[in-house]
Amino acid sequence: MTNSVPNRFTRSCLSVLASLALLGVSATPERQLAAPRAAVGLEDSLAMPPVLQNISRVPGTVEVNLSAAPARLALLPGHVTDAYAYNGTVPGPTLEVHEGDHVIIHFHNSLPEATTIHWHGLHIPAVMDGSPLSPIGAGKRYDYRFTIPRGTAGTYWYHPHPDARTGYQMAMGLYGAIIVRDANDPLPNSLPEKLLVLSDNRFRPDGSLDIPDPKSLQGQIDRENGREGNVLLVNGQVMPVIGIRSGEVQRWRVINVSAARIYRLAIPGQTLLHVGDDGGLFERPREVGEILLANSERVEILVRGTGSPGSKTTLQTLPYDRYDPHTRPASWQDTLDLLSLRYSDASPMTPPALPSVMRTVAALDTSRASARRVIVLSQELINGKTMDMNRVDIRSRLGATEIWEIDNVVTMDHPFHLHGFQFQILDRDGIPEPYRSWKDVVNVRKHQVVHIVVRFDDFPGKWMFHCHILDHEDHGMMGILEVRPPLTRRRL
Ligand SMILES: [Cu+2]
Repeated sequence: MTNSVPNRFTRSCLSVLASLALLGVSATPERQLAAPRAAVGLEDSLAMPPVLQNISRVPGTVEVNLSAAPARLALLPGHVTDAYAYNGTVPGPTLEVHEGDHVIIHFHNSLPEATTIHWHGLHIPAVMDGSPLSPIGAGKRYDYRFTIPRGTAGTYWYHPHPDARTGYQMAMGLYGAIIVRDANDPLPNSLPEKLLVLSDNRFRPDGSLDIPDPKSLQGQIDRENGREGNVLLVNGQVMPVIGIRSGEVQRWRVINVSAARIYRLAIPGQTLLHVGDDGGLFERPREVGEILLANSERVEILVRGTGSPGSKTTLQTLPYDRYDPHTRPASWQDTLDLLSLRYSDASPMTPPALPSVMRTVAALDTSRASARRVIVLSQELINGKTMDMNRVDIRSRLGATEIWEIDNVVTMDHPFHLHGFQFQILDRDGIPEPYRSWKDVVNVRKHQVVHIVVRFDDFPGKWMFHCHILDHEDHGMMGILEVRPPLTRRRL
């Protein structure tokens, strides 16, 4: 297994970063307003993004201020990069809430262009979803208000979703994590918890962001593949270190905020306990050797310190071919390092007891499905059409359970995301999904057919469904679902 890094430029940065990491210095933004929380562990250089400060004193209410603004940040050491940032940091601050909380976000758009904030994966009213239908103009303010439903504890994230500009604004630095906590979390509180926001970005040698002219050759390749970066970042840092003690078990929440890169996560020589997906914990942990994490997906994993004191290993992303053969980059077969996991010299501790059952994930009742729909994914098109903000593509009723067949008819993967509603995957190419979980995105592989079941239990309105490769989404690979209130009987 090779330990290659993306390119020459990254290699030169890595040596600088490795030195900084040893000194405990991280590639944090220049204008960071809140200090990052130091992660647990003697040798940790991985910094957690700051947590949004709750300014409400009302129990059960989380009220925060959030701005999006241009910023000049040290995204790479030795360079200052013109970027966009939420509250001055990349990643933006983490929104931490509990199930049942009333959330108020006082948002100020200080960007020179319109934006929105989409609360990816949250089950909230359509008008609060931050879809392209609800832009917030340059200089404008908007209060997002919603309640976190019970039973939705998990890892989510937020990002801009303006019409045709999502890829640009996210490449500039706009994304942040959301953690929804359960007051009675089934996993032990004693597990050290880490948040890993995985991103990549492409920089020029002077440290500026490399976002090519769409008409250039690279621009056209990006439009096909989705823009991939030459630098891989975890919480904005290149190859940070997580310290672990032999025998310890850590809980990692991992989010893929990359525009197009799919991660195939593995730690050589050990297995992982996969305990949760987009919409929270499973019923039972799953022992796995690797995890595929497509764009916008999240996983929760338990990392067990099976190594010996003083040893080290690496979280890697293994080769994964999501590409059309004509535009597949030569580097696709490289194994890339994401972070270093270093064991302390302390003697092994007794591993904590872990529950064999975490919660109940009730199956949606497919026998009640009132509609079966076919969604055909081709390059930049859904059901042969490009996005039209004034068109409704699918009309459903509140309370309906539906089965959607998502049919990828082309030679590259498309991660399919539905706003507002968590669904369950029934099968992929006829093979039943081996475990049940709540999902809001599913990676539909080349020429694959996936069946999902979804129930529109609340929140009428217009909802987006789209490919989460941002270049595809921005070029119209999106449609609109309208969930309408139930028919009411006319009074006689
Ligand atoms: Cu796509």
